[in-house]
Amino acid sequence: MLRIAVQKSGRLYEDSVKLLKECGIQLNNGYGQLKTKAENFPLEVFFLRDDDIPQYVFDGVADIGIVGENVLLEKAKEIDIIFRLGFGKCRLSIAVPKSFVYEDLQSLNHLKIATTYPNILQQYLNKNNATAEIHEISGSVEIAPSIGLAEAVCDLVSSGSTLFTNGLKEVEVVLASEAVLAVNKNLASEKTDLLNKLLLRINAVKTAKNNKYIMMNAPTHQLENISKLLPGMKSPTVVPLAENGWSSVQTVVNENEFWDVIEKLKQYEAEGILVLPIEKMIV
Ligand code: PRT
Ligand code: ZN
Repeated sequence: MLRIAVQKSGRLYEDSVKLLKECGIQLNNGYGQLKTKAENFPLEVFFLRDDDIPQYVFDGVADIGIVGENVLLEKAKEIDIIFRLGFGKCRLSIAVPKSFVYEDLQSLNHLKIATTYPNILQQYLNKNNATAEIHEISGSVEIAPSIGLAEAVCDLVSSGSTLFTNGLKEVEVVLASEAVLAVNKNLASEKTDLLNKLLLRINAVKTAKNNKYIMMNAPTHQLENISKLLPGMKSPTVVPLAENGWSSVQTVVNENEFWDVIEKLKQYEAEGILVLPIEKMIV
């Protein structure tokens, strides 16, 4: 049995549970439940506060965990990141009041930065030979400058609206973070086998999300151009149409290249282009 720790409630809860479900793992978890066993995979799920997950994985109480990289680095536990999951994206940034004249980190020398991330921030200051003073607090970081607790803050940012509404401007990105799958360093071999099975599924789900299946009709004299443009997983599937001189072409395109590819396909006289989502993709 593999044991996974996920956030009990909060920003990572839904995406974590959704990922397991997309991997075909059935959980019948009621909200607020502390642990559950999957019905169709040897997996036990522990629901915990995100701050506790690195310790549980380090101690081996859980074998793996889904947690923000920011939390993992702050707790500085000796555990490995095995997969970057692509959700829970945010950045840990330094921000100052809008009126503060900021040039670089040295502008904060001998001033106070309020944060709940003292370790990551200290490393960043050391790396940049900056001498700002860290003032550790446990929450509501964004109000620290307005109540005179500190001249600057270091906090997580996603849309930036919290900083904006508190009259702050972002001046340094200390860390770009996302949810990661973290793993205990001493997994028994039967657990490693289960983890590899889970990773195969996570990979299939994530790869599928980054790709689209496209189908189109194209004049046969353009097939060579189109095949060069669309390598697909091996090469595109080409099927002749009933109408002479035309073929149906089907392939997989990466999301990042998608619009460039579509523009070029139009230049190569492709018509009736259909785009379909892929549920799982095993390469
Ligand atoms: O109860 P528990 O301890 O488990 O949860 P928590 O309250 O400590 O964490 P939670 O659920 O808020 O966040 C869990 C993880 O989500 C974090 O560790 C990050 O990895 C990730 N994440 C992604 C964020 C954000 N985006 C985020 N925007 N975590 C927090 N925020 C907060 C930020 O602290 C600030 O208060 O949102 C505010 C800023 O948001 P914007 O959109 O206004 O910029
Ligand atoms: Zn927390």
